[in-house]
Amino acid sequence: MKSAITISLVAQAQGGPFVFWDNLAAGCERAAALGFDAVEIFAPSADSIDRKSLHHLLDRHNLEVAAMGSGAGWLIHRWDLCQASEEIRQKSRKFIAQIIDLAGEFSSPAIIGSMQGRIEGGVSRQQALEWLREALNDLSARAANHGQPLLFEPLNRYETNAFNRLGDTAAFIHTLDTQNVKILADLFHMNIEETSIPDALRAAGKTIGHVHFADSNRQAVGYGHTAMEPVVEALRQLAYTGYLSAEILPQPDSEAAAKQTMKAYRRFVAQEPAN
Ligand code: LER
Ligand code: MN
Repeated sequence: MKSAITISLVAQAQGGPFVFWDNLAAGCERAAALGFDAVEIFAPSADSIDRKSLHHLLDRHNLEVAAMGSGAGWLIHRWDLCQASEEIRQKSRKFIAQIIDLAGEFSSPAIIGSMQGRIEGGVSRQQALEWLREALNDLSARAANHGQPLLFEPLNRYETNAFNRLGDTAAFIHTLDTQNVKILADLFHMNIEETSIPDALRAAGKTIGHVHFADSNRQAVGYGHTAMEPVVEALRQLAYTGYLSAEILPQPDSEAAAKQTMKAYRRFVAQEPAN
């Protein structure tokens, strides 16, 4: 398992669960200095990223990109894949497609979390899932062209009524025409929605493609009350080799949250003595 830390470049995400903010160069510098393998980037749009300078930063700091989020489509524009308006669903698909291409250029997957939307406004669940199915079939083929999976993330009930639990998500993605959609297991959402985080991970098995590494209160692991040892043990049993990416609140501040995450990663995963 590899370590990653989040960098948000989205002004509208203020107060959200991202460790470093507004400055890719400074975020990459701190991530590398603290020993992270990778950064996960939350950008306002694909074309907001200066690709050449990001390649340069990653090379200089020997970092990978763990994943790129697409949630700014929702946060900034209020677009998502389940809206009644065909025009907005198409805009959502285009926005995500561009993030997939950007992520692909950095050998990383894109994430669909908030862009799954909410089933509302008189749209039936069956209809919404049909739209979601079409979009995921199409977008995951695009990700496959980059040799990447597409990550789909169940969210807690206060953020979506589409997919809240790993089991329902796994059942849904098995109905797709593709095996290239993988689940993003966010331990914060799972703490709210699952009966047992380790059991849910074990049941989802090989469909897990990425993990958001957060404690019960969405702070750095160790600052809440999730029993992390059995969670990491479940991932080990699945032979999970992907990222544990800290999508957490920058509390008490970014530096302390990042340091605590690395301490927890070393304790639970790398099993090095904490210092
Ligand atoms: C996105 O990864 C996520 O977990 C949502 O809660 C939006 O922040
Ligand atoms: Mn998440």
